[in-house]
Order: sequence, then C-alpha cells, then structure tokens
Amino acid sequence: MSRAEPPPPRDAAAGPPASGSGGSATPRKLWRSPQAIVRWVGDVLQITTPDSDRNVESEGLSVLRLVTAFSQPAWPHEIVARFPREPAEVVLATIAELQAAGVLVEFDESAGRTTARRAPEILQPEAMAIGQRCPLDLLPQKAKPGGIAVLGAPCEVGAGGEGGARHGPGLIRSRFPAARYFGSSEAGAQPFASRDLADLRPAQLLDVDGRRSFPVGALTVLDLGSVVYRLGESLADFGARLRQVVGAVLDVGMIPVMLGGDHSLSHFPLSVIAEREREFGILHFDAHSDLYDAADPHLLSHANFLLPTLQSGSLRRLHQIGLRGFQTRVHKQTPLVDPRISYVSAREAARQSPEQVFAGLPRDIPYYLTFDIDCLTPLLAPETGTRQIGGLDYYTALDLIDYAGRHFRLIGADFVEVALRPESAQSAAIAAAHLLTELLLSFIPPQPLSSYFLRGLGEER
Ligand SMILES: [Mn+2]
Repeated sequence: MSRAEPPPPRDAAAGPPASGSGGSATPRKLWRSPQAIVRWVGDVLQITTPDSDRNVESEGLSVLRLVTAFSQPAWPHEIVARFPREPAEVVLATIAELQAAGVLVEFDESAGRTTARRAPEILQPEAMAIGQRCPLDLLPQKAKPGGIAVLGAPCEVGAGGEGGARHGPGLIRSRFPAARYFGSSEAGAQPFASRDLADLRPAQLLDVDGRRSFPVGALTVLDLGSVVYRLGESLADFGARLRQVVGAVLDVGMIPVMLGGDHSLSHFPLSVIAEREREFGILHFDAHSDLYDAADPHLLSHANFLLPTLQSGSLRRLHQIGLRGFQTRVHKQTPLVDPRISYVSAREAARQSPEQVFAGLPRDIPYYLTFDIDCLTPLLAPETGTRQIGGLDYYTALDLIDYAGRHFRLIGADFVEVALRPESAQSAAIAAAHLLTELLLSFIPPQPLSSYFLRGLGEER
C-alpha cells in the first residue's frame, strides 16, 4: 500500500467511489489473482493459475506488477491509482484481459478459505533439463547417493526485484553443453541425423584440452526443475520452499546444485547445511565479499547473504576467491577480523596455481561452493547485476572448479547472478553452463583418451 489510498473495501457489494462508477472493468466486484505462478519462457511471461495458463508479453505495462497488485482482493479502479504513469484506460483494458483469461478471478468472500484448491506445486519443470528429469516425489526412488540434483531458483527479490537474475535457471539450462551425455531426454537438434552413424565411434565427453575422457555414466545427474516463484511473495516465503527442496536432496544423500537467481538465495541452502553439519566450509567465488553494509542488516540481500551464516557455529572456514573493488565501509556487525575468513583477490587468483589458491584450507570438513558469475571478467560475463572490472578468465575459473571438485568434499554448490540482457549474447549464461559442466566432470574419474585424438596430435602409435 503506497500513498494515501482508501483501504480496499471488504464487502463485495461495495460500490466504486463516486467518480468511478460505470467503468468498463466490472468495478462493482472485488478481484484477486489466486495462486498465480509466474515463469519466463524466453522473454514471454507465463502466468499459470489453477484454472488458466496464459502467455503475456512482458513489455509495456508491467503485467507482473498488475497481477501482484491483486494478491489482495482489490477493485480495478483502486488499482488504477497505483499506476499513475499509465493511462487509466490501458490499465483497465489489461485488467479486463486478465479477467477474461482467468488470471484474475472474482473474490467470493463467503467462500473464503474453505474453497478447495489444487495443492500448490513446489517445483516446476523447465523447458530444458540438465540430466534426467525427476519430479520431487520420485526423488527417493531415482536418487543415487553422491549424485547431483540440479534445481533452479528463479527469484531476484534479494537484488531489489529487478536486474534479470530470475532468468538464470532457464538461461543456464538452455546453454548446457553436455545435455545428451547426461541423459537429458531432449538431446537437442541432430542436424546430421540422416547421415549413417554406424561408421562413427561412440562420442566421448572430453576436457577442454582433448586429453581426458569422462565416462559420464559414473555420475547420476537429476534435474528437479525450478522452485516455483509466486507473485509478490517475500524472499523468506520463496526461501522456505527452496529450503524444503534442498533438504529433500540432502535427505537422499545427493548434492544439491542450485541455479540462481540472485546471490541472496545461497543463504537458504547454506542455512540447511549449517543445521545439518557439525562443521563445514564455504568456497565463495565472487567479485564482492557479500558481507556489505545494508540499510537493515536483518534484510537479506545479495550484498550481505553471508552475514547470517557467519553467525552459525558450524561454519569453520569461508574462503573467498576473485575479490576486487574492496569496500571498507561495512556494517558494524561485520567482524573486521574473523580467523575463519580468508580470500584470494582476483589478480592473485589469476597469477597463482589452484594449489596456491586453496592452500591452507582444512581438508577434513565438507564444503559448499557458491559461484557468483561476477567473479569472472565482465568481458566474458557482462550479463550480471554488479559488474566489476578485472576478474577471472575462463581457464582460471575452469581450473579452480576442477581442483575444488577433486580435492574437497563438496556437499552443495550454486551458480548465481546470471541475468538476462535481451540485447546481448548471454555469454554469462554460456560461461556458467560450461563451469557447471566442469563441476559435474570433477566428480568423475577421467580416463586417458584411447581415440584418434591423441594419435591425431602426432603421438606415437
Ligand atoms: Mn555475490
């Protein structure tokens, strides 16, 4: 509620204000948006309610804000006042369209909360999957201890509700380079399907140097879909659902890999792990420390998501990699000296071996790896919320992830802050998808190549 509006009338029979009678959008009734689920398919906003499924172009009048305004029963004319920059007739026409589509339904106060509704979904499948699709209720049957469970977290409330990071899960999935190796059903187009494949050797998944082959059958990768984001809900409400999914993954002994979303979301898997592990560490790739001052330190955001975890007695080490643009004006609650925290700056990381970057970290505790794409150079990953000049290049990041996966016991990971920039090439998503692949491969013992690749490069037969 902003400004001085009259409180929404609670009586469905109540009429509009004197000036608002006779509008085109059935002003005598209260309307609401019931359990609307929103997701972006490319640039198109898809709004799903228990009774309708509809695509809306996200340009023009902010349909999302409009539907959110109806999360409480409201009157069309009352809502018009909240969009002072839009012509009233445009707002009313859009409302009428949403009513016709069933996105907005009449509010029946007498039915109230007793109306039976379909149970709300926790997860929704995405158009593309990383690994085998697995609905949450089948997870106990399909689970393989030590395997990977991918989950999307399409939310950017912690970044102020804009910036495009909510598109991250779809962007990263759609650019996953190894889909057909990890058993995704939609293996992508096969432009040469008509060619006789009988003469070809079976394809092998190779490292970037063409030196190692990865028998991917050794690793189970399941894709649970993306956690549903409901319109207008708080970060805490979305986070509760995210925690539930992460907990289910840990229950079956698998490793959750979350695709953000903004960086505040990493707080939720971390909070689940902090409750379950006696001791653990964090490997934090980022341009920023994410321990920043906040207007309200209790208001979780992508700039301060680590503050609550620092309060946890089970956090033993926080190792930050890729920092630059240091800020000394931090919140009073931020410890200036904390023996658990160490870092390697972006420039140092570029000049050190992986052994040096991770030197001194205890090896007897499990680690959570969180990768903010802004730790990469903005030349490579411009599509992110808070770009910072400098940063890791692709091969440095590949080597560090490969090393982390092979030398530490990882119990969870995430890739966050990949954002949609409709006008650009989405190379941040491409980089994240390849780094995610490198993380998956780090769980598989490689085999030396037996194919022609070695001989082809001039080695002795
Ligand atoms: Mn961050």
